[in-house]
Amino acid sequence: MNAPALSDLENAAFERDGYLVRRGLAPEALRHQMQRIAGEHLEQLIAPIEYEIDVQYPGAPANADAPGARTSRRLLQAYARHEVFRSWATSSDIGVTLKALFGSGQDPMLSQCHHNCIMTKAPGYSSVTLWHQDNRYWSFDYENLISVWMALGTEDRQNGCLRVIPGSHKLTLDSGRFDAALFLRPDLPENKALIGQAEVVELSPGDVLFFHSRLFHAAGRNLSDETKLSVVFTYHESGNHPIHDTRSARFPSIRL
Ligand SMILES: O=C(O)CCC(=O)C(=O)O
Repeated sequence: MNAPALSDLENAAFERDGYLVRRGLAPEALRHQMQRIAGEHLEQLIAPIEYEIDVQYPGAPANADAPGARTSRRLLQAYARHEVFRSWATSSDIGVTLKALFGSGQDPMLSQCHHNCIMTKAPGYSSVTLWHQDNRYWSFDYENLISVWMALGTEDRQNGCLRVIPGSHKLTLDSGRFDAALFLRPDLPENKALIGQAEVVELSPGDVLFFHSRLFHAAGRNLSDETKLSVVFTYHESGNHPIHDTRSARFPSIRL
């Protein structure tokens, strides 16, 4: 794997917007392998899995007896699932890109506690993800992590691709702007104005979205007739430690 180095322009765009798409970064052969393994694990419902009923987002099945209750939302622990995911997560292309984006010279570390999954968005029973920052439940010395979202297939409006608010990683909002689960309250005029600035992030297979852990993002339901699969890992710098005894410190991080 040998992607071109990140340009100054790309680096500046990430700093300004809080996200950056590197088109076609995932090698085709590796992507196909990941697609095949993810498909098998999904077919056989290999644990650990987070189901749509676990997230309880709008549109999710209400309880274990409701239609669609066994719909997977995330195949968890992707790093431990298969060598193909480890190989992608620790590839030099990701390492070099992250080092440039973090910009401190420290080694990037893969957190096994957050994301570390294959997002599975199924037609029929998928739910809506409201506007949030990933940092809301993460505990590190600094709110400065980067997630790497790789599209195994096409991601577009119809199958519930991500939407982001450019520059929102720099905002600090009052607590009253959020609901109890720390989603932006969609009823507030000031939140409506912010959400009005959103951009849709459409991805082709193999495209990779890098986004800051403070960036506000959301996603819709999958209205297509195929399951959408995305491989997602999160990284912190070696000098940014998870806080002891929190969810962020359950498993050791992997140094790139
Ligand atoms: O695909 C989605 O529904 C978005 C998931 C998401 O934003 C997250 O897990 O933080």
